[in-house]
Amino acid sequence: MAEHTASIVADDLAGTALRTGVTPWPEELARTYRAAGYWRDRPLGDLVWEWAEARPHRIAVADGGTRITYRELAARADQVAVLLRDRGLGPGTAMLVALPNGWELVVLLLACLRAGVAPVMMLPAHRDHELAAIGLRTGAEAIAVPGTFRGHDHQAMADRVRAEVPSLREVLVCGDGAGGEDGHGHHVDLRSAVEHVPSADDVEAHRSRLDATPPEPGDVAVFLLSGGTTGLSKVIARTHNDYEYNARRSAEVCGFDARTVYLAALPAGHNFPLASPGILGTLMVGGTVVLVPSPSPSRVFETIAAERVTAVAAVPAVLSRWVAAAEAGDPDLTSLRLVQVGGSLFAKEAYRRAVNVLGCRVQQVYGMAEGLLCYVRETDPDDVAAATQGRPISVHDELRIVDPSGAEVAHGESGELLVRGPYTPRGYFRAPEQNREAFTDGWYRTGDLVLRHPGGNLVVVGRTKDVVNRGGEKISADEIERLVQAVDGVAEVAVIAAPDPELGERACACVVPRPGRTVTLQDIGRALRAAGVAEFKIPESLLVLREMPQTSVGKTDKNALSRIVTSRTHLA
Ligand code: OOB
Repeated sequence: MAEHTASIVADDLAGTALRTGVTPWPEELARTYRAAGYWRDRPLGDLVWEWAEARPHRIAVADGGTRITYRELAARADQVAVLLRDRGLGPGTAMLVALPNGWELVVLLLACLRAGVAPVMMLPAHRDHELAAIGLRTGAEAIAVPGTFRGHDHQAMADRVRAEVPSLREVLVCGDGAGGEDGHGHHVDLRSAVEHVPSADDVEAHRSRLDATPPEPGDVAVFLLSGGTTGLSKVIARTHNDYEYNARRSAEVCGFDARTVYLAALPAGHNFPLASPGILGTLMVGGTVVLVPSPSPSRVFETIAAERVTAVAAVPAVLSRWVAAAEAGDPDLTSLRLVQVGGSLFAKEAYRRAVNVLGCRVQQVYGMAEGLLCYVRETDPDDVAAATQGRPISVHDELRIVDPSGAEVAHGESGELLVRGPYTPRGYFRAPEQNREAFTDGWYRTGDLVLRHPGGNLVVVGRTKDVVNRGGEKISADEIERLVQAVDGVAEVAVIAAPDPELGERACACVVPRPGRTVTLQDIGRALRAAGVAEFKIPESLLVLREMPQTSVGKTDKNALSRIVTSRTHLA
C-alpha cells in the first residue's frame, strides 16, 4: 500500500524541483535552436522505444557473455523505471550513479531517462567526500553503487553518504551482497531488477504508465560533473533537448551508423564515452555498445578482437598504454576504424605513432562536460589531424578567443576560449556565485588557452584555470588545497600540476610546515583518505618550503612553484 501511494506521488510530480537550479537559454535563442532542428522537444527517454521499434532484434549492448537486443533493452529499462517510480523517484528527482561500466549501467541510465530521474554521473573512483558534496548540491534522493568493487565496500560507503545527505533515501546496489547480506537489508537489489525480463503484458503496462508522465524536454536529463576550478563541486545540468543534440550531432560528425560497434572503455560517467558520440550516440544510430570495466590493454584488445569493435575513445594516457602494448604484442585490431583521443593534450608525435601502430584513423577531440565539442573531421588533411583538436559540431556554436582584458585577440594569436551555443548550458546548477565568475551573458569561460589553426580548427595551447589534468581526470587545485590546509602541521599549501611522462600531470603539494613541525606525503595521503577523498586526487609528490613564493600583489606564485618542481627530478 505504501508503495502504491509513493508511485502516485512520483507519477504526479511536476518535475519543477530541479528546474529552479537551471539557467535557461534566452527565448530567442531557444527559438533559433528549435527552428534549426537542434532541439526536438522530445525527452531522451522517448527514444528508447523508437530504437526498439526500428530494430527490435539487433544487439544494443554486449558485455562479456551478456547480449541485449534493442527490444530487451527498452523492456528492461522500463522495468527498472517502474521500480524507481514505485519508490517515489520521478521527474524532479536526482540519483547519484557510481557504477562501473557494464550492461547494468546502461539499463539504469535509460531507466532514469524513462522515469524522468536525473542521473548524476559519478565515477566508481569517487569516495565519501565527492559523493556527499555532489549529493548535497543536487539534492539527490537515491544512490546507485556496485557491491564491493576493486576491494572497496561501496554499500557501506553509500550508507555513510546517506547519513550525511538529508535528501538521500534510497540505496540501489548492483552486485554481490545487495539487499540483505552484510546488514544492508534496506538496500534495493538492482541486479535482480535489471536481469528480470518482464512478460509482454508487463511491458505494455509499464510502457503506458511511463509514457503518461514524461519529463519536459527542458528538464534536466543528466547531471555531469565539472572538472572545475574552485573548491565547491560544480555540476552541469544537461537538458533533454541539449544532450540529445550533443549525442546525435556527434554521431553524425563522427560517421557512426548501424554498423558501429563502440567500445566504452573510459568510465561512462564522462561526457566523452557517454555522449561524444559514445554510448548514447551509438544507440541513436542502431549500433552496438560494448562495455569493459577497465581500459587495461589486455582487456581492451581481447574485447576488440572478440566483438569486432569499430570505434573506441581514450584519453592520451590510456591511448599511449594501448599503443605501447600493441607494439609489444600482436593484437588483432583489424576491425578498428576509429580511435578517438581527447581530455588532455595529445602530442603530435604521439598521434603519428598511434596511427602507425594501430593502423586506423585517430581522431582528436576537444570537449568538456560544460558543452562545446570539437572534432577533427575525416576530410581534414593529415597535418591538421595531427596538430589540431578539431572544430565545433554546430554552426551555432559561438566562439570568442580573448585576452585577459576580454578583448578578442588577433587571428592566429592565443587567448582564452569563451563559448556559448545550443548544447552549452548557461550556468552551473545552483551555483550563483561560481556562475558570476564562469559565465558572462551566457558565455562560458573555458579556462583553456586556444588559437585558431590557419585551416580553422582549434589548437589547445594551455590553460588559465587552476586544475591538475591527471590523465584526463581534472582535479581542482583549490579543492585539494582546502583539504591539505586542514592536515596537522600544515601552515600554508599550494597544489600545482607536476609534469608526468605517463599521465601528463600529477598533483604536487607545496607545503610550508608550522614552526618546528614536519609534514610528509604519507601524512597528507592518510589525512585525505580519512576524509574520504578519491584516490586519484591525492597529491603524489611533496615540495616542502620554508616560505611560500609570492607575486608582487602578495598572492602565491604558482609559476615559481612550477619552475621549482619542474626543475627537480626527485621529490619526496
Ligand atoms: C573532457 O571533458 P572534461 O569536462 O573532463 O574536461 C574539459 C577540459 C577542457 O576544458 C580542457 O581543459 C581539457 O579538458 N581538454 C583538452 C582536450 N579535451 C579536453 N585539453 C587539450 N586537448 C584536448 N583534446 O575532457 C571531454 C569531454 C568530451 C569529449 C572529450 C573530452
